[in-house]
Amino acid sequence: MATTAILIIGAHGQLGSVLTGELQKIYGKQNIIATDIVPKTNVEGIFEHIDATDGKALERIVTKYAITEIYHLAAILSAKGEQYPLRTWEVNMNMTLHVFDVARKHKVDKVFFPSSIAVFGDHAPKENTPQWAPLNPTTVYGMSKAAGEHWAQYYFNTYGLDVRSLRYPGVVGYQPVSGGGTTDYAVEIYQSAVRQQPYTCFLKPDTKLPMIYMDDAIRATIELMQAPKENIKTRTSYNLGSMSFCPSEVAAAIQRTYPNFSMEYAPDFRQKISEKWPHSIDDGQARKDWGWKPKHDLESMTKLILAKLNKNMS
Ligand code: AKB
Repeated sequence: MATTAILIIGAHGQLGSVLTGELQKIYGKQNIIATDIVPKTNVEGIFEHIDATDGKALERIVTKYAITEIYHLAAILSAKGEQYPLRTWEVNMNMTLHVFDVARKHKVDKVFFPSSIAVFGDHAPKENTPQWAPLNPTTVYGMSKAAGEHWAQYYFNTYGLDVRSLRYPGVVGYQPVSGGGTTDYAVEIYQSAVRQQPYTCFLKPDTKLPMIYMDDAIRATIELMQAPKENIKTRTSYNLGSMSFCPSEVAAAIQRTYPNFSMEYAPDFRQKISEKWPHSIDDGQARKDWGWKPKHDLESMTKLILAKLNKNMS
């Protein structure tokens, strides 16, 4: 059987750090090549320090390790991207196109490209946003994801490159966020709660957004990548649904464990971004094609995150 050699780009990010560990468990540490623009911190196993906007550096790694699969997780996110719009477009698009083209050139078997609910905007229904709702992104991050989805489909149709993609909702876990996302409040709030500190939320109390627990997001990614090729019918990106909540609901869920937890609201520019995004997602296509089914809701996620953060603190 041919050896699997997996390249992870963005291994220090919120998703990348967890995915690296999970893929190491499945395929063995010797078969996972973790990379990031931030030099090695505590990644166990093989690590290469690269800037994925440098196509030549990327190609060197793909050749050096005879890479068979790439998970391209690096990107500048929605909120940070609005502070540096042109740079965000350049960085996000450069990386994505380098990844697709190096993968094509070196006949990489499979590529994972993360998209986002940020691809949707004004003309998509807010409730149960359908798989094929129009894409009218309002952030540069969303624009780069929508363009990336179309490039993914182009590389599949034109070159047969097996690119697979998910439109992630906000990913929530106990792991810290590296910053720059509009959904980051849902991670920071738990960290404040276990430190017994009040939290000031940058979104309004009733801002409902689609979210997913980290374990479900990682499982979805691996299940999509392991699904038989003929089951993958959507070559732009799959809607991925799980739960939806607003800041006041997550505060109430935390208060069931920490009755004294308090939250204030100081909405900033991120409010405007969030108001263009779906409230909930129709992921029927992912369920039908490769059997997607989330396991967690707000209550179960809250219990798990608070328990884990508490344990880490003590
Ligand atoms: C962000 O908030 O920018 C990301 C996303 C929803 O893609 N978490």
